[in-house]
Order: sequence, then C-alpha cells, then structure tokens
Amino acid sequence: MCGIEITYKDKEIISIKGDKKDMFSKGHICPKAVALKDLYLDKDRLKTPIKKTKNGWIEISWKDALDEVAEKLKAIQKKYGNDAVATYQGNPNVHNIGLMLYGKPFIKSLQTKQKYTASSVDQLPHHIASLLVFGHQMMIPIPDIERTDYLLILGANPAVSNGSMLTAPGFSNKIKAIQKRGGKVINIDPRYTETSRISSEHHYISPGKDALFLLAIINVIISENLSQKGHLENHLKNWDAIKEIVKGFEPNKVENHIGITANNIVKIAKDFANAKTAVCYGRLGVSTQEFGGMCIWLVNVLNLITDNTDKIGGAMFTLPAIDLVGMSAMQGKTGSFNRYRSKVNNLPEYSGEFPVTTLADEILAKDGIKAFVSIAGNPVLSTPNGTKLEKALEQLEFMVSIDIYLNETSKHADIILPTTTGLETSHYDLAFHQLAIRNTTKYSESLFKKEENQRHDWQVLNALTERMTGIKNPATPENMLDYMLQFSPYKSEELSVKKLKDNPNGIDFGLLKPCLTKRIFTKDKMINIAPQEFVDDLERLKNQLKKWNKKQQSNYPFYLIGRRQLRNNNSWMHNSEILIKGENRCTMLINSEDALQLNLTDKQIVKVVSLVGQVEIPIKITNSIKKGVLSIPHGFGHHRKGIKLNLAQQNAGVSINDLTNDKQIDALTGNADFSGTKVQIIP
Ligand SMILES: Nc1nc2c(c(=O)[nH]1)N[C@H]1C(S)=C(S)[C@@H](COP(=O)(O)OP(=O)(O)OC[C@H]3O[C@@H](n4cnc5c(=O)[nH]c(N)nc54)[C@H](O)[C@@H]3O)O[C@H]1N2
Ligand SMILES: Nc1nc2c(c(=O)[nH]1)N[C@H]1C(S)=C(S)[C@@H](COP(=O)(O)OP(=O)(O)OC[C@H]3O[C@@H](n4cnc5c(=O)[nH]c(N)nc54)[C@H](O)[C@@H]3O)O[C@H]1N2
Ligand SMILES: [Mo]
Repeated sequence: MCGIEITYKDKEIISIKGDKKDMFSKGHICPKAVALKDLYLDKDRLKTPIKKTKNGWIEISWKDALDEVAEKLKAIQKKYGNDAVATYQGNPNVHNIGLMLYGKPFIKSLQTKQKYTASSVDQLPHHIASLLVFGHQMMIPIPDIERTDYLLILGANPAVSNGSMLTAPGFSNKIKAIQKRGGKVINIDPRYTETSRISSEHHYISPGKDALFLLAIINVIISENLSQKGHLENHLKNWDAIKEIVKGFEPNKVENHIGITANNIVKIAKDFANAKTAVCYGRLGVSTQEFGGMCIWLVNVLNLITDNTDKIGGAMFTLPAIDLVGMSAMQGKTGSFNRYRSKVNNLPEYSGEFPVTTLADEILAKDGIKAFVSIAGNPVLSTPNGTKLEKALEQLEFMVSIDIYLNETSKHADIILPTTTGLETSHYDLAFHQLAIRNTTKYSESLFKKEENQRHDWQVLNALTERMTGIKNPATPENMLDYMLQFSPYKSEELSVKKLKDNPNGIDFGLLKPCLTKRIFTKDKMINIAPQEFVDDLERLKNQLKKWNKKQQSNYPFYLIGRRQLRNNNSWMHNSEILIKGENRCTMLINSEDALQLNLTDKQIVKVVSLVGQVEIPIKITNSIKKGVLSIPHGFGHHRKGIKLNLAQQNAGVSINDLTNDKQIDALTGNADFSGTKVQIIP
C-alpha cells in the first residue's frame, strides 16, 4: 500500500525511496520495500517449473507442468473423491492482485471441502466477530488513529508491523501524534515492545488472559454507569445481555491471572469511557489465543458500549473504491461460520474453509487428503507443529506448490510452479484498501517486464482453472479491475484503470466517514452486541478460570510467545542481503530474574522443550519481557535439508512452530492458540 519511488536505468535499480506524493503513505517506507531490489535479483528465485525425479529436480516446460498438475489432480479426485485434494493459501494471496482475482476460480474448480488458508493462524477471530456482530465477515472496524484521543492497543506491535487489519503507513508517527495532541496510547503486552516504548503507558499482561482483562474493563464501565448506546441506539440488539455476561469478572477477582492490578484496570476502564473519543485495537496477539474469538468480540463490545463505534476518533468502517463488502453483500455472500465441521478434529467451517490446525491430521487420517496444492504459503514454518505437517506432506500421493522459492514447504512438492513477484508484477490492493485508515485508490504498473519463460500468478492459476473446467477466462487483471471500478461508490470520479495509471500517486477520498447504519448486514439489520456463539463460549472461559484458580505445578513452567520482526515478512524474506545482514535475530528473550534463577548467561544456547517438540536456541537476557514469558520470532527454521535459499540457510535459526501445538486452539473458532504455548528450558 505504500507508494515507492524507484530510480532505475535499464534493468538496474539505483534507489528505492518512499513516494512523498503518495496520497496514502506520504513518503513512508519500510525495509521490505527497499528489499524489492534483492528480491528482483535473487539468484535462488525460481523462474521455470521444476519437477522432482529420482535424480533430483529437473526443469520442465510450462505446458508439461500445467498438464501434469491438472491430470494428477483430476485422477486423484476420480479415484478418491473431490475432498482428497486440499488447498492452502498463504499470506501473499491477499497482497497480490493475480492471486486475489484468479485464486478463487481455481479453488472453486476443485469442488473440494478441504480448503485452508493462513487466516486460521492469524485473523480468523476478526472475521467471525464481524460476521456475527455486523453481519459481514469483512466489516472490520478500523481504529481512527488519526483523530482519536485514547488508543488502547492489545496484542499488536504496529511500530514493527505497521498495523494489521488496520493499514496505516508510518503508524509510529501517528502514535506519537496522538500524544502530541494531548491524547493517550495504552499498550497491553507481555513484552515491552517497540510500540510500548513510544506509548504513554505499557502494562505487562500474562499471555492468554486478555479475555479476562476485557471482561473486567467492561465490568467496570457497566458498574460505574459509564456505558451508553449513543448514536447507534436504534440499531443495537441484545444490549442488556452484556450486563449479565460480565458478572463475576470484577477486576479484583481476576487481577492475579491478568497480571495487571485491579486499580490499573479500573483506571484504564474509566479513562477509556470518559475520553472524548477512544478506541480499542486488538490484533494478532489477542487473536491467536485460547479465547481469541471472545477477545475480538469483546474489543467490539468495548467500542460499542462506550459509543465509540462508527464515530470519528473511534472504530470506523471503510468505503473503498472497489467496495468488496458492498459487492459481495449484493450477491448475498457475507460469510459463514460453522455450517459443517471437519472430519478428523470436528472443527468449524468458516466461509468454506477449515482451520489449518487440522490439516496434518486430515492428511494422516485413513481415507484422508491425498493431494495438496499450496499457493504462496509456507505452512511448514508458519503453522503450529510444523514437524508434524512436514511428515504428513511426505505421505501425499501428489503435491504442487505455486511459489517463488524451493523452500521448507515447496520442497515436499512434486512440481513447483514459480511465478513473477514484486517489481515484475502490477498491483492494485484489493484487500488492504478495505482496512485502511483513509479511503484512497491507486494502481501500480509493473516496473520490469517478466522474462520470456516466466509466468504471472494469474496466468498460472488461469491456466490451471482452464484445464480443470475446460472453460477459458480471457479477462486480464486490468479487465477485471475496470469491471469492478464501474461499481465504485465514487461514481462522479469515473474511475478506470486508465485514470488510475494517469494518477500514479493515487486518488484521495479523505479520512473515514461514519457509514455503518447503511451497512449492517445481519438478517434483521441490527448490530448484535451479544451473539449467542460468544455468550455460550463464556462457559468455557469460566471452567478454565476454575482450573487457573487451582494453580498447579507444571512441567512446562514458561509461556512462549512470538516476536514479529521489522526486517522480514513472516518466513520468506530472509534471503535478502539487506534484510538479513547484522547479528543473529533468531534468539529467545528471557527475563533477567528467570535467567538468574536458572543460572543462564547471555547468548548461552539452551534446549527449549514443549509437548510436541524441541529446539536449541541462544538466549538474550532482558528486562523487557514479563517474568515467566519467553519470546522467539516466527518464520525461521531454514536448517531443513533440500531447500534453495542460500542466505536464509546461513541464518537458519529455529522455527517456533516446531514447539507450538496443533492441538492447542481456540475451541470456538478453531484458530491457532500461539500465546498459550508452554515450554521448559534445559540449560
Ligand atoms: N508462531 C507463530 N506463527 C505464525 C505467526 C506468529 O506470529 N507466530 N504469524 C502468522 C501469520 S500472521 C501469518 S499471515 C502466517 C503466514 O503464513 P504463510 O502464508 O504460510 O507463510 P509466509 O511466510 O507468509 O509464506 C509466504 C509464501 O509465499 C511465497 N511468495 C512470496 N511472494 C509470492 C508471490 O508473489 N507469488 C507466489 N506464488 N508466492 C509468493 C513465499 O516464498 C512463501 O513460501 O504465519 C503465521 N504463523
Ligand atoms: N516487518 C514486518 N511487518 C509485518 C509482518 C512481518 O512479518 N514483518 N507480518 C505482517 C502480518 S502477516 C501480520 S498478521 C501483521 C501482524 O501485526 P501485529 O498484529 O502488530 O502483530 P505482532 O507484531 O506479531 O504483535 C503481536 C504482539 O502481541 C503480543 N502478544 C503475544 N501474546 C499476547 C497475549 O497473550 N496478550 C497480549 N495482549 N499480547 C500478546 C506480542 O508480544 C506482540 O508484541 O504484521 C504484518 N506486518
Ligand atoms: Mo498475518
């Protein structure tokens, strides 16, 4: 989403800078953009299809590769049924126009129920909360950080990530600006992070206890009579249920579990409710928890009961030029949850997909998945219990990866279909305009032409769909964009790809405006503040609370959490010189008191053991993590044999997901529960 200005001569890149004239990012840039040069020049990047043979990988023609993939998939479906083929779509599927537009038709052509995405190791709870509260999976409330007076951040580190489900280039400056205009930013995190450093206040929370924290905050607001329906009064239902729900979650009853004093909880609750405008933002760290679904719902509740939803300075909603929410709603496609359940682990369906935590088991099961299509994903490193998944992938009869590298996941494929990326592709951001703090629109043409033998993601997917269905789709991404732009809510602008090309810095429609009352998609057109699914789930929390109250000794005394990094992108940018250089970043943070107790010294290599695996990793002793909590960044683990990532292999690190457990999930949504990972240390 950030505009960049590239100086180049022929095929040589001279510099990459932030585009100061960009309507949205206004010159902001992050290190990943500068690394586009390394990505473009990367010798390890694949450009021709390769096939696994007894004598190793061989290059094959596009026609042979695409034919063979389609034939194998068809044969397996004929022999075992459609559900014998599974698909996984990784994170770049939402960052790449080719994958966004042509992925769906291809997956649809397979007619399989075995569909997975990276959502269920990430933001699945957000979609389910939005679906149940506002009636559409993509009606994601966006904190109006440009105008708010009080920002409460839970489980997010935007100073590193630049915001997530909240597109906001230069987030750190916006955090500082809130304080400059007299506002406050409160950060709740088990680690004192890059974001904590620039916030007004930081409070250490015990991992996985945010549902208790949020319930306690809401409890205070209700008992102090600070709640108000406000401007949404006539659009809210089940309001009175909230009072019942928070009973028993008084701050003094739960403070010990949360790790934040009752006094501080009361103060935050009152300050939030009394602020002129306020907004609570909960993200990855609260989404990937045992009660992740409940957490994201409660974030919505907090913003609703303080009359901070759909209001300037509160939680707002976007109206992008290509309005996917409005367009899908017109077709009655608002999302679905729990229409049916997965075979092996009985996990709920969400919009036609299953939680990826059950993927390995579904492959290993008798009559399970026989073929697997991985599209721009690296689940071996990014999903819990990666070791189990890689064993499962070995059992498949056929696997294909559509990916730019021979990496930890694609090495298990029989055929890899490599695509263009970065500077070789044009881009319109269909997904992240939906989540942006400002309504803008922009199209970026590719900088360089692809090489003769290369294929774009959209071409590969289109060719596969054609082979599966026998139907040709002649439309290019630009054709499809032009079509969608016709339905733009900004009619008078007469938007088209041509017009966007003429405006390379983007077109601005301004900051977000209240619009929710026209965009409530529940059947009765009411905002459901207390959906039954979440209310019922409270029983599970209450039972868990009883167990926590018993305080038993554990063989795994430490909580293990992640640590997203500025100079990578999940698992796949470690092969860039500019990003990977410097000292080893794959270290485990440990609190200095814990280190002292175990007699550990800085940089010492320790063995870390969980219920499902173990790794060896150097420690970094620090005061900036809560006692009893450890942190390892995700996305490393490039020591695996048979991959082709020269620089990444030299900085291999270990994978945190060799410790996380595929059985440890949010039972309501099926999302991975990373924050609940328990480990022991063997010096
Ligand atoms: N423990 C722990 N685990 C986590 C997380 C965490 O915080 N902690 N974070 C989670 C989150 S938020 C996410 S989103 C997931 C990500 O999970 P995944 O999406 O499975 O992993 P990525 O590392 O993003 O892998 C992206 C893949 O796409 C390929 N690729 C890159 N660009 C292109 C392209 O243009 N075209 C094609 N075809 N391929 C491309 C890369 O080579 C790589 O193989 O990981 C999750 N896993
Ligand atoms: N440079 C860079 N930027 C990225 C990415 C990247 O890999 N590199 N990945 C992108 C992707 S795919 C995503 S989804 C976003 C994610 O962006 P964010 O949602 O900001 O996620 P993280 O930066 O992982 O921050 C999660 C925070 O939650 C904290 N946390 C862990 N457990 C708990 C808990 O139990 N309670 C609370 N309150 N906090 C907890 C962690 O300490 C961490 O500070 O970032 C995106 N941006
Ligand atoms: Mo993500």
